[in-house]
Amino acid sequence: MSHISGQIPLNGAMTSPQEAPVRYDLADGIATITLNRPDALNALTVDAKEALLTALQTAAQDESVRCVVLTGSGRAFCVGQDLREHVEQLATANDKPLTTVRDHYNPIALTLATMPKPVIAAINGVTAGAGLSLAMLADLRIATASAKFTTAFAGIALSCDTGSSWTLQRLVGPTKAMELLLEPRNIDAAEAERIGLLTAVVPDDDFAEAVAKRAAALAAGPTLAYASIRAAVHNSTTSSLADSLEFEADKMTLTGNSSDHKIAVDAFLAKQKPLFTGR
Ligand code: T3D
Repeated sequence: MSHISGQIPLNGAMTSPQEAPVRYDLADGIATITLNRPDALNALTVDAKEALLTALQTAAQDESVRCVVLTGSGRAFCVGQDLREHVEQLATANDKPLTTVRDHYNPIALTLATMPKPVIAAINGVTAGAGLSLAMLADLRIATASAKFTTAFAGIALSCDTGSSWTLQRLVGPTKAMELLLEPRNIDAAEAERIGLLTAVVPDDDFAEAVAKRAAALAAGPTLAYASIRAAVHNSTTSSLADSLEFEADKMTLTGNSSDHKIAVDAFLAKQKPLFTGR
């Protein structure tokens, strides 16, 4: 069993894993990325966003990582932009106060959505603004029963970012998406599951075990097939049927030639459980 635990090095700064704004733990093919500013409900500062992007890029590029879990420490998953830092930056900004969207949120969103392995958002608590956007870019969203959710953006007179205009309407439909963006309110986990925002809601006491079980199953699965499914589903959201069929055919050729496909069909015929390699 391999296990690496710590923070992603950030500008050479020496911080202990406990103090780092983002923690990175790797064990048994699962990279767990933990937003780690619990006293600030894991609100995102520039340091936190830079560390998150580095962590996501590390997980994306490491072939030994076969599942990524994004979660938060303390009582929050993530409440989006740190508004204390934001106010300071507004006070000193020139005519372009929100450059962090292009500089940080956009690359974070693209890395999260396109990495060639499955991503679980383990939503341990309150989730708002760009925090909700991050969760919506994951493939599975597993939440504690006590979690609550708000888009938040319009509440502070902002538009919406980190892909939420793209993801939210695909998850809950355009009518509900417009309601939740124009009229932000706290919704509980039961409602979030009912409208299609969540994959599963788990009693708080069972949450860690439920996430671990699901992550372990994905990490032991056919990673190349998962990556291809991710890419195909995303591709089809903006493609014609004809283009989607072509894209699917390419991915079927790729996965049809993979080691895991041969392992799976051989195991099926031998009535055995396949042991996937991820390739
Ligand atoms: O350039 C750019 O920055 C653009 C990027 C924008 C991306 C975004 O994410 S915009 C959206 C930012 N997020 C919000 O607007 C959410 C604001 N927070 C809330 O609405 C509520 O706090 C929650 C619904 C998330 C949680 O409510 P509750 O009742 O559980 O907690 P609370 O009492 O409101 O908050 C607890 C503390 O956390 C409190 O501080 P205090 O009084 O104990 O010192 C509160 O100020 C602080 N807090 C909550 N959210 C943020 C925050 N501090 C900084 N930034 C926050 N986002």
